[in-house]
Amino acid sequence: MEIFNMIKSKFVTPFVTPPSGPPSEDDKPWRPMNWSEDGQNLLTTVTNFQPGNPEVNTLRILLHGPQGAGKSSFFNSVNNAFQGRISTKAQANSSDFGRSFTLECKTYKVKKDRAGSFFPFMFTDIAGIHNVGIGIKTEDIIQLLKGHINDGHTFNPVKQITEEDPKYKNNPTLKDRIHCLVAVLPANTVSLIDEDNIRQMREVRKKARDLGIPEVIIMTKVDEACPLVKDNLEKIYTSKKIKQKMQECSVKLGVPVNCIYPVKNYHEERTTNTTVDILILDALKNILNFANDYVEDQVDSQNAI
Ligand SMILES: Nc1nc2c(ncn2[C@@H]2O[C@H](COP(=O)(O)OP(=O)(O)OP(=O)(O)O)[C@@H](O)[C@H]2O)c(=O)[nH]1
Ligand SMILES: [Mg+2]
Repeated sequence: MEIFNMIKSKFVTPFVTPPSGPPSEDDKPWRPMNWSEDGQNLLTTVTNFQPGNPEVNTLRILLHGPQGAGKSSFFNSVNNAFQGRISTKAQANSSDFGRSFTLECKTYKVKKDRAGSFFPFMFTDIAGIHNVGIGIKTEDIIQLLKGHINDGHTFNPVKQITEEDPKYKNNPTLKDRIHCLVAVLPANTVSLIDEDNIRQMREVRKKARDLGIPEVIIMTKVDEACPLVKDNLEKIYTSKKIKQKMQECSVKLGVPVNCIYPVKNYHEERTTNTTVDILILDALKNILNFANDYVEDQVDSQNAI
């Protein structure tokens, strides 16, 4: 027995814990954020925001992206951040599977006070982009960008809108157009998004760029993409995983990383949370500034003619 143990200790290497991989967190945040102070400042900034041009008193933001990416939940999260409570104005899907839950072209506003006034921006939430042939047509999204589609239009996956449609607007003006295009991509499954979906999103982006409309990416589900962030959302800007997912989104759509806002949407919470609110409001603040710049540029170029 003794001999057996001697041989065993000589030839069987003891179990050694493998060296841990590269650190999952950077030492310094790669995007500055003052978590303790920014919440109130941000809320004041976005609450007091006013479009710079009286011709367009409400900025229009279009949310597009794959089915189940979190478009409706993003609008709900904006609404929650302002109301200080959980609401479900835009119906979010309870599962990531099946047909897109949002079929109609719906427009949502955020209530400012009990007297019935609204903040000067609105979100248009459309059906999730599907595989070609099943979902909303690229040409329909382009018509929306140009302001040709009225609220409440139900998209037909096999037939694009025509001028005869009652929801078709013939002579849209600057106030009817989309002023900022927001692509919503989920951080946890961005690598798995169908190539056809990405192609369609790139096509829409290209059209938006030709029209001068700015585009940003809202990268949702950061909690599902990085355990560090799931545990503590304040680690979002030190997480290497999140940085890597943002780079992946940037490459997929050709949007620079500084126009990508990673967020965690409210999805199962019962109360609001300052860190969630800060990320949502910071993204909204930037979207509003981009939309406002677009309107001012358009008015300047109209005046220059
Ligand atoms: N963990 C987590 N889940 C989220 C997040 N955002 C959305 N979800 C969940 O993802 C699912 C889909 O969200 P929706 O907001 O309905 O997605 P959508 O893009 O509007 O989907 P369609 O309208 O079907 O195209 C829901 O179950 C949400 O609760 C997030 O940031 N984190
Ligand atoms: Mg939806």
